[in-house]
Amino acid sequence: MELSSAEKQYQEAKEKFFEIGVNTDEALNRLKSFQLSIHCWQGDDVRGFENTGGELSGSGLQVTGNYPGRARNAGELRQDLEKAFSLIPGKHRVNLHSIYGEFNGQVERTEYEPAHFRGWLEWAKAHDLKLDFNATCFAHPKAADGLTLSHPKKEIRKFWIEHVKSCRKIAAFFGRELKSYSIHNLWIPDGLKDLPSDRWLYRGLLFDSLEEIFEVEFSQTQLKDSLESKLFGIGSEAFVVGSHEFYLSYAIKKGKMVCLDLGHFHPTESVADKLSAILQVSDEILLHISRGLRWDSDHVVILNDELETLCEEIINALSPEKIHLALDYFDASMNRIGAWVLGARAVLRGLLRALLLPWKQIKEAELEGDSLAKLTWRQLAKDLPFGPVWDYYCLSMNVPPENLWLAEVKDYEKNVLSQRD
Ligand code: RNT
Ligand code: ZN
Repeated sequence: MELSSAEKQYQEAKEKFFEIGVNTDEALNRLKSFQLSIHCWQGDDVRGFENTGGELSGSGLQVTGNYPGRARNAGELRQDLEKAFSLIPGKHRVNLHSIYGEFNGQVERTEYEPAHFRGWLEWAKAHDLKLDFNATCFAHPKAADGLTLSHPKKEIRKFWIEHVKSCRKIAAFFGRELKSYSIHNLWIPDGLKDLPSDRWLYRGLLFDSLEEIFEVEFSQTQLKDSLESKLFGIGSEAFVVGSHEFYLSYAIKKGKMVCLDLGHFHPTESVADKLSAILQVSDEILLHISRGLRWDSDHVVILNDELETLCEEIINALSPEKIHLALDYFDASMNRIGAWVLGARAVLRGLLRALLLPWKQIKEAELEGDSLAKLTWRQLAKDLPFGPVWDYYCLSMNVPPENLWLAEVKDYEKNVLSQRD
């Protein structure tokens, strides 16, 4: 589609929205301000580049599928990310796990250092991208029994404490070098498969480990810490040490932020509902935008009701910039670049939809106690031409409109990915 014909359709759509008091130009301007942190680990099924044969099993994470063409090294992963970014409108961030360093041989996780991430840093600089970071407390023999920072054995805890400390240093290095904070998110698999006999023990140990980790302070302009809870995982069905209450209280007391993963709560619990609750007290929140499906928390994100509601809460926040948006899912059963693009575009589409709702009428109706009008305005808005607004945005940001990106992913699969096996 040409920009000129898209522009014409956009003008028509703009008038339709204008009739109900919605300014599409303003909405698109606001949409530009949202940044997503794109998770590197969808590109290779959470394998990383340690080459130690470390298994995901025992970590509570499971990746299923065997789609051809996964990235096998940092060069391929960066090339794939570049392709994905060329299909996602806007300027975004990259979220790295520590196992994606370029190690040149085997390096113990306690020995990870900024030098192993020079390649990523230079690439980020060249593409004007910011980097976020994650310690990797899984897929390692010392995490094989599903316990790390809360392990009853001191030497195991020590190992993981040292690993996380080294990762926070790397994140701060990114923050300094790229002149933008880097968020270091900590998720650990710790938990028990069956009836815990001493919850106090593990939570006490995790608390002590965190205290040791956070002894080292960094400026918030370089590093922001977040802590990610989970309700249960595979192999930790009965008990998760780092539960929501654990991290929320810890974060509030210590001035850290919590990371809310959409797949880490009870299926009927709404993460959207939590934002306005937590942000009354906490300064910032990290979101792992994912899609839970029955027991699995990591399906590729699509624009469903849950995401729509989340986006509404984000755009209505008093300070939306305090809500950091990251993607988190891994699906090895489809084209991995497509999985990134589909999820990232779903979030941006969700934000745009939310920005285009007739909030004035909806909110007034609510304050007047007119429930019928409140619901009707929402329904009516569904008939307005969203597609032309979105496509115009994509084209004006130099990425393909909605009906064309899939073909580009298929081309890339044919020309690049299929050569990898
Ligand atoms: C696991 C957490 C965590 C991971 C990544 C790979 O349940 O969601 O965020 O997905 O660290
Ligand atoms: Zn997550």
